[in-house]
Amino acid sequence: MQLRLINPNTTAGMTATIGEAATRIAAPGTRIIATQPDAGPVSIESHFDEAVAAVGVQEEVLAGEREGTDAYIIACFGDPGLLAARELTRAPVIGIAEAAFHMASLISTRFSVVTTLGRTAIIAEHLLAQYGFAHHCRRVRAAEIPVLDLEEDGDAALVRIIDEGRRARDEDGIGAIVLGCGGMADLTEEITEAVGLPVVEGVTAAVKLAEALVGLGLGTSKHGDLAFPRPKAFTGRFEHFSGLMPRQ
Ligand code: 5HY
Repeated sequence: MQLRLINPNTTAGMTATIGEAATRIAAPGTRIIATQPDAGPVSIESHFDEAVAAVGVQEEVLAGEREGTDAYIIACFGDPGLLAARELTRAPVIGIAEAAFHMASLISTRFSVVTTLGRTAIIAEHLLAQYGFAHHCRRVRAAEIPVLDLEEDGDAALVRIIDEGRRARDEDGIGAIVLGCGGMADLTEEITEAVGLPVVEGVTAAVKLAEALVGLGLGTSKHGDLAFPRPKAFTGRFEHFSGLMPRQ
């Protein structure tokens, strides 16, 4: 199967980190295509960043449809543009936050999330409520590290994530920790070792869920709200969407 792994920010180093982590965990026969939009924020740390990145995600899915993609992963913990992306394809589209919440709820009754900046914690809290996992999650904690520190100052960032993970272990009454950023995809083993709790990382969780769905022959339903968008004209810089709408 061909799995298109979309890093919604435009930092090539982070796309590579995410791609390597996915390739390490993928089953034989699963081909990982790690991509990022041509245009957009170098990191996603706010609602505005998410809104702009969500358009890039759609363009990556439409590109994937031209290349016979079997499943898509949106590798940003805000799952930007997830439902819109599902409208564009029959293939499964999985957000790393949703994937991590599902996996964590299968191995623990309570988990906490450790994300990057406090200001993005609300985005994870909104997704927990939207996906129906709010009662499983004790806290969304922030290591207070800018996303690109994971690329540029990895060691210091790792120390802060481990410290916050240990606080969650000691204070939240949880059985597992969810890593709240795609850029943490290569840190799972070290954090598990240091904190001593099961650590669920979204990119690798999403790869396994995508393989399971494709293996079951299940894809995005085209009945109801995730049906293909009705073809229409788009204007200005979005004119290119006019001709791109997938055939029904
Ligand atoms: C992510 N931002 O996974 C989110 C993490 C966050 O650029 N990739 C990003 O802090 O919301």
